Amino acid sequence: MSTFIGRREFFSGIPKITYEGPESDNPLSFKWYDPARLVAGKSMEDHLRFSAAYWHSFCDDGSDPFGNGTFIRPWNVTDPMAKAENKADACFEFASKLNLPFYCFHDIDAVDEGSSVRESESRLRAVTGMLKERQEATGIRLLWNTANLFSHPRYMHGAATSPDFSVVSYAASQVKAALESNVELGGENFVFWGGREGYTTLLNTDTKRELEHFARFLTLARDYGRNIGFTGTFLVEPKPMEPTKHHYDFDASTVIGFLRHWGLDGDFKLNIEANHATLASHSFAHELRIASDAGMLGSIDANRGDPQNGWDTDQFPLVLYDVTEAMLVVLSQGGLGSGGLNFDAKLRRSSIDLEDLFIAHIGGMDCFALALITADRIIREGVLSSFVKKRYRSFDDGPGRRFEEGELTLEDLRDYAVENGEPARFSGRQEMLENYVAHRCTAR
Ligand code: XLS
Ligand code: NI
Ligand code: NI
Repeated sequence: MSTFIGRREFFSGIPKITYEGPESDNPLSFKWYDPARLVAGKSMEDHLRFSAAYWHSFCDDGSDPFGNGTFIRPWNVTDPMAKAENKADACFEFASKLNLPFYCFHDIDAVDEGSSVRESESRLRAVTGMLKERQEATGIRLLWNTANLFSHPRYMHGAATSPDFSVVSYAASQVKAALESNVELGGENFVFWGGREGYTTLLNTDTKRELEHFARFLTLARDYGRNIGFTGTFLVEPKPMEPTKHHYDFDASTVIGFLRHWGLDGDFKLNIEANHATLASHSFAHELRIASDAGMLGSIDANRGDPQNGWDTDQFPLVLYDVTEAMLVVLSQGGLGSGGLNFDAKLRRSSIDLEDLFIAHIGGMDCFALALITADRIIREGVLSSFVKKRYRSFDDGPGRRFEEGELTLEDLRDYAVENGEPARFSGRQEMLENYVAHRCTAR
């Protein structure tokens, strides 16, 4: 991939980032991410499918609920179309310098919303053309796009689950336009993150009706997408709360049950975000495992929460042990297919230099690359898999197997218990297994 410079160069002081290996002290180099390196028969680039997130890297101004923006970004100009073109140039220069093969965006990240449905539609069409030109010039592809159905005040009571039909239809107009943009750009997935799909109090909410509307809305989107030629995967991104008190897409199990109930599981998979998992009191690996077990792990929003803070801090991933556990799930299911690793992560508001954006991504990419190498070694050594296999061996033959095959009744189980007496006890060996994984995270 050659370095792309658009109409304007925004990161002129920063060269293309290359692999220099673990001994390098250069903060602007990869220590582990070596795109062409083969791991388990596939290049790192094809395993990891890294993606830049437009909203954090090119739209965020560093503001928080207590303070104004701190970032001054050279692409921010007043005219909305000029700003959109600047951001497109910034995104593609950034991704090509970092060797990120994908990007993701919300409709209103790419270009400010217009003052009517028609104006928003025509702006998105125009910016889609700009993005397409840049995709063709660089080979960088669209991992997914989505409609932002949570920022505008009209969505304060919900979008697809708003109690007001005029809001539901406004949301539909955004999804329709975003799907058209996706098809034009050859997007591999389309995401729904229901930031306002939930409630702040049960006292004013008809939860049953809202969930029915939610399913109807996703079904209409699915049907329209398929009709206009979207062949990729629809993804729902679970999150338990924030901004609402309760999100309907609480966690992987909840979303899987919902999609199956409404017959959407053939077209939809899950986009699992590390920090959303921890907000739901799960580990990142737990959410991945539950989605993978259901055959519905589609893609990943790579980030990290703060263990002391309860909110979605969206920090860049750096904790090797946790990311290795995550990559164990990904490798065990044979990869992410059309999904990827999208850096839904942001700089701290005091990290105001453009260089900080590069350094943050380098850290996350190196962490996932090293986790991939580590997880591959763990899988090849087979210590965990043979331990787990052995742990369930009582189901491999005899009555345990007949139980699994549905041949035994509850009375049969009772008779077995009588005959067998008190079960022998055995150790789960958790510390031994944890030590083994920790050791693999340090041993090269
Ligand atoms: C917010 C979500 C959001 C989605 C896309 O917490 O992570 O960024 O990924 O709407
Ligand atoms: Ni996300
Ligand atoms: Ni998030």
